[in-house]
Amino acid sequence: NRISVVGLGYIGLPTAAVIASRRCEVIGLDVSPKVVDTINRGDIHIVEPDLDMIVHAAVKEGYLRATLNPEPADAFLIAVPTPFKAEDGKEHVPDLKYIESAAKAIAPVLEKGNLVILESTSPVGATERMAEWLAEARPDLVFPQTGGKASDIRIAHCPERVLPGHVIRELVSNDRVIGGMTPKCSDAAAELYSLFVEGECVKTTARTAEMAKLTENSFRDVNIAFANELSLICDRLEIDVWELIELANRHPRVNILKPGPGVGGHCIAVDPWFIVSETPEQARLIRTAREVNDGKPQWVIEKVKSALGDFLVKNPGRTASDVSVAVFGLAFKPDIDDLRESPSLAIAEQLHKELPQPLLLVEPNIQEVPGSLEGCSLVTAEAAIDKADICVILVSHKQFRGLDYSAIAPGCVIDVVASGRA
Ligand code: SAJ
Repeated sequence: NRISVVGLGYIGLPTAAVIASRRCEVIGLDVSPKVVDTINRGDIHIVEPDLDMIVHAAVKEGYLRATLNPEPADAFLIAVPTPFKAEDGKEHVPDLKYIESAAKAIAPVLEKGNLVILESTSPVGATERMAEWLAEARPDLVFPQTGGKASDIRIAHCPERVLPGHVIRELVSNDRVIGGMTPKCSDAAAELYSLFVEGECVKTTARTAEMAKLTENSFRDVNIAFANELSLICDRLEIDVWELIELANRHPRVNILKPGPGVGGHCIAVDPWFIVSETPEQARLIRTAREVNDGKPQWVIEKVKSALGDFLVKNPGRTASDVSVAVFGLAFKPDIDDLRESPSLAIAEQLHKELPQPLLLVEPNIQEVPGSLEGCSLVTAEAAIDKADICVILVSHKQFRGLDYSAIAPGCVIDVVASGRA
């Protein structure tokens, strides 16, 4: 069994490494020479616990190698990004260009009997679209969409569902949705996943599998939006939202998530739009949830500015240019170092633009000040509390529990995530 994993990013590389650790020959295909060289040295270019060891061992033992050039294989697993783009006056249209180029890259090396699996989170219909791109490039082969005839190539959508930070464990233990274009395609894909998945492989159609993945992340987005909306309501009504949620969650059928600075990461803030852009009339709740979550960073910025205003009123000798603001947490969620698509980073960037005094940054998971916050300084939590007039806590990193803010004036600690309670 020779398996080609196309796209060696946050999903492709761990998947390639886990399959290789089952002693299968895995060829990783990527467009970046730097990524290919790094992996072939046995190193990794992304941060994920335990991944380095597994890649290192797989490369050393000869089960995993990376390349820039497509090679024949029994199965192709496509794990490339699916961002959105603006088009025809619509802001959030799914962009399938990476799937298209992956399909066009592997088409020339496809052989009768091959299996092609799309793992990238995709709008409904993307797997069929991918199958068309493949068929256009290879008129000599029969694809599943060609009704009636037994197909030469099997095609399925099997969305990844792993949680960043727990990828290796979840890749193996999570159940998998296997969406074949035909039942035979599902059977072939399920057989491949049985190589390394210990969870159940549940078969369905490609379209249902696409929608299932979008539904999972939209469900979470809508639930986080509910918590975020409650935080705005409680702020208006002068009620502690954290106490409120704790009380409501004592009901046996209520389980409210946590409010925060907004929703970050590469999935939950993106995937719901794939539903909204296809069915805008029906997906009203899903769209509103996105808007509520996307609005939260601005709300936090207004809170900081109003605390700053109050501080200046109470301290007539001070001016805005000598008030020091400390931001606790830049990552997109607790206890990771990933700043991409982080609402906390966006808040810090906006504050940095608007406030005269450079920010004090507390982010125990990074070593360097991000380029967009040049001029700000990275300090310890204790140093920040010592120097700052206003503290804004945006992520409940474990290091932030139990910090003593008693040196900060009343009303000048804006704890968006109730870091003390976490
Ligand atoms: N967040 C809150 N309040 C909460 C929970 C999360 O504000 O109560 C925020 C986080 O701080 C973060 C964002 O939501 O900014 C997303 O974090 P997350 O931990 O909910 O999810 P991700 O983006 O790391 O991973 C999600 C997972 N999907 C679900 O849990 C339904 C993961 O299983 C998916 O594989 C992944 O998206 C993906 O790749 O699609």
